Amino acid sequence: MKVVIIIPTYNEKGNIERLVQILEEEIFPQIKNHKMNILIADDNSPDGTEEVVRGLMKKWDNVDINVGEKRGLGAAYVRAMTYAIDEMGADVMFEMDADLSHDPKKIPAFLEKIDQGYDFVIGTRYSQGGSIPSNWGLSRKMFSVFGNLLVRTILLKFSIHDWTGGFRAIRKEVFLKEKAELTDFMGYTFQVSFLNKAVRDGFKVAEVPINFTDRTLGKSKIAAKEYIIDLLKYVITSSIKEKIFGPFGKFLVVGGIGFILQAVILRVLVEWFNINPSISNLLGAVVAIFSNYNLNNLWTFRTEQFKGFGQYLWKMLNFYATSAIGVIFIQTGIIFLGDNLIGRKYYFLYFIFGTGVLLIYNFTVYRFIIWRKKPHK
Ligand SMILES: Nc1nc2c(ncn2[C@@H]2O[C@H](COP(=O)(O)OP(=O)(O)OP(=O)(O)O)[C@@H](O)[C@H]2O)c(=O)[nH]1
Ligand SMILES: [Mg+2]
Repeated sequence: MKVVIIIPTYNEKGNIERLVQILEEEIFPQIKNHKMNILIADDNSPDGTEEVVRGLMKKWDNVDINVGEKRGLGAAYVRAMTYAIDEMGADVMFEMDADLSHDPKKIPAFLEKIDQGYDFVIGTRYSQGGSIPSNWGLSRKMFSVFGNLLVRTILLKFSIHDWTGGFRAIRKEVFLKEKAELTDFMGYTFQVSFLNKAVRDGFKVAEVPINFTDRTLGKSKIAAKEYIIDLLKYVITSSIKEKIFGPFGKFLVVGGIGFILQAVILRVLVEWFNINPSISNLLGAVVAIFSNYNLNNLWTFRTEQFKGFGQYLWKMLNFYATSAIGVIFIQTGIIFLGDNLIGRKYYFLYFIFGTGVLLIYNFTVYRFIIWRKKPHK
């Protein structure tokens, strides 16, 4: 595969030559099964980074540069990834800082994960032996650790440990799929949103532990305050959107329709046809579950819709069975326990609580068993 290491630079004259040299002389010779290239994404750095890179391009013909206006790190990456795919024929792209904070020796470990079939490989400083610099001051450490913890908590995605890092290997398919949604993001927010969208779309993510070291030359470009606000805005709104307008919100709407159906059928059968309330309720439940199943299939979990009538029927059977288990053991069970352990006085509270737990159970079963996400490709 053709691999392009993309290195964004803004005033990195003092670092870029050293990094390119290490990559060319120490790292690339070890990698036999991929074609390795370097692309510097420079934003007209006033310190003359571009001239240094032009010199490096004379020495190594697998080095290229893409220059543009300075519009933040995210914009530089979107521009350079587009260039890497269109002009260089990249299959896989790396994100890597210019300031030697990212250890080039880790590149083979990222490629190993790509070879295993992963789509998006991230360097992690917060798990499996990864680390942040021990000489960072307490506030910088706290900022880094809590920033990531906050992102994981708000997005409710705990299996990924490092959301903000910028050492990554990404297949071109991921970028092409998400590109349209990635404009207008700045520094850390670009990193978080890119990864979040890849996870949402079912791309396979792997982590490689890295030991982040402090830059020794040049100045930091991260404007902490701006990025924190930008980042928080992004994670909070995307999380709310995902929870309300995503599958969970639709699942609640579908369940609400089912509940109304059941209630109407119950009343009509009892009041107009004088049928026994228990039987009427069961009949209502059968219709409500049928409606829930079909609406969830057509709308909530549309992307995982069933193909073929056989699978449709088999999954419907599963759906009826798991729904029954939920109502009998979870909802009714909680009412039964409350009634016997605490007393009848609060029976309606047990019902409300039981229904809340039931919702979580149902959604989990639907999402992870019945309409389980298919792996990408
Ligand atoms: N092209 C481009 N590169 C940028 C921009 N902002 C930052 N970079 C580059 O992105 C990489 C990461 O930026 P850094 O300033 O090192 O951010 P950081 O690693 O979080 O902060 P430090 O630990 O202080 O270095 C470096 O290679 C920068 O030169 C930008 O607006 N445009
Ligand atoms: Mg840095």
